[in-house]
Amino acid sequence: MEGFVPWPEEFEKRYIAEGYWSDRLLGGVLRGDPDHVALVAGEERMTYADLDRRADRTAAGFHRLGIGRGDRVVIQMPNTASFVIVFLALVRIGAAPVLALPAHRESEIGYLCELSEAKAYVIPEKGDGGFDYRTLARTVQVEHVIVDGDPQEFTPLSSLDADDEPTLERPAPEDVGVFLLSGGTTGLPKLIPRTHRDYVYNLEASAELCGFNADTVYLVVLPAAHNFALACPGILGVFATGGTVVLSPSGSPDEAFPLIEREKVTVCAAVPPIALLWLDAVSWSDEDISSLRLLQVGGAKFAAERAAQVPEVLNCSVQQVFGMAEGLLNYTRLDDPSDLVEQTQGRPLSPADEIRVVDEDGNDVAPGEVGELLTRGPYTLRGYYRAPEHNARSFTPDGFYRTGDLVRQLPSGHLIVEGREKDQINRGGDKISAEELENHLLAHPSIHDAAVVGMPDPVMGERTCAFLVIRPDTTPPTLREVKDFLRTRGVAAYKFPDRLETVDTFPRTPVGKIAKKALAASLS
Ligand code: J2J
Repeated sequence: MEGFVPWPEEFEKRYIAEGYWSDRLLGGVLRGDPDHVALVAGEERMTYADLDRRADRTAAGFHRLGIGRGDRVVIQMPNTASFVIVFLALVRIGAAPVLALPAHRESEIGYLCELSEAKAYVIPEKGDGGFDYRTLARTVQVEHVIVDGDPQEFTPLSSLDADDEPTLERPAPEDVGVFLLSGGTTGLPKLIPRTHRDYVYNLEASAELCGFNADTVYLVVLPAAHNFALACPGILGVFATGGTVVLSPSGSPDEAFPLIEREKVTVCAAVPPIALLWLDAVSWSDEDISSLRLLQVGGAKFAAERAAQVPEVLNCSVQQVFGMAEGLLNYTRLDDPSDLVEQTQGRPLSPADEIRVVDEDGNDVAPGEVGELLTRGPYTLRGYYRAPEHNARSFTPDGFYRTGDLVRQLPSGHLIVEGREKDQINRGGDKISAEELENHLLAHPSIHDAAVVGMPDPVMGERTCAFLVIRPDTTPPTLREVKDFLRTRGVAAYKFPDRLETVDTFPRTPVGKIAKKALAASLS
């Protein structure tokens, strides 16, 4: 596929020879007993046989529309059975889903459709707060808009799931199976191509590490489109090991706890703000959540003191996960001593993951010192999709991905995340590219210059503060006005600043860059 950077041949040979890569495809992950419940969504319960059939029929429906191997389809769906069916249908015919988040709006979706040259865009009719996705779809240039619900002028998803036809087209293991979204550090979002074989390895190795089996009942509270909930081990890891996936619309205890009680959920993946809510909610909720065995926490740093509370308060094990959609996953192990589980963000999943911790000149730091984490391995990308200039900066010449995370490694191999070098805000696990937000702010008529930084927050980890230099003879916009402005530009709401500060000029570094550290320090 043009725009995809493959692994060099020597690595390909090695990963196959050493058994990391197989010929198994993403479309073949449904490996449970045909009569076992695979998916629970609201009142709907589907066995492995049901889900397999629905996925096949929907695959045939996409194929009838002329969508097939090598095509891209942007999907923007909440945590519904339709997400799972559409995902499986597309990977079966070798059309790669581009996984947008439900919060994305015209700005992000328009760009994703354009960059991926998507043949179709799949949406629900309505979303949170009654948001009408069909309105968004009218702004997008794609051949087919497919709607789960009332389609208006578009194609109903139900019309795809019509006949039993064999799916003729199948992808190859080395094909791109799915595109994940990068958290982003630049003006425009980046797409992460994940091949069938690297993502299958990702989800199978994760499921093994986490001890998933047919008795696993996994609750999805993060967006299903997020790498963590999808494949670490996530929905796909459950399917590959024959367990049951339960979809929750959100991580709110009001929605999640009754599902845990009703379905006897055993495992869940959460970001720290959700884990904190749960720790708190136990004292006032009536639900019986004693079936829970394991809470995975990742996406942002989970404080050691909080991790230590999980077994006491929720009466289950905790696992820290330091992952990235680009690939590398670090997990604390289920049998790690409690100090490592509480104080570290885990160690790499695979024996074939290569890790370097380097200083500003790219030299390895002394063992135990803090530096930037570089990595390559059998499930870490070698380049973003169609982004040669950015790739030249994001990868070393020998193919290590520069994570932008500052870490220190213990003799056991476990990593502790100490900070970040990349220009990104991590707002409770939601990633915001400072440059992307600054570019939107600069389009405002009163804003002369903008610099976005993270500010510490006890629940979210960080919130977003935008420092603004206002144009002479204009009135500084209020936070409310800035949010309305960003909304009209079609920016996802999680990227909106939480606070504005106006300044006359920005402090500068010796090389003339905005001194963001000084700006952030001025907030405390
Ligand atoms: C500190 N920072 C963390 C952690 C991610 C599992 C879990 C998370 C993600 C994810 C994921 C962190 N402590 N425990 O895809 O499969 C920050 C780092 C990292 C970035 C990646 C998964 N866990 N982070 O969060 O692509 O800065 O993936 O580089 O959204 O989140 O973000 P993302």
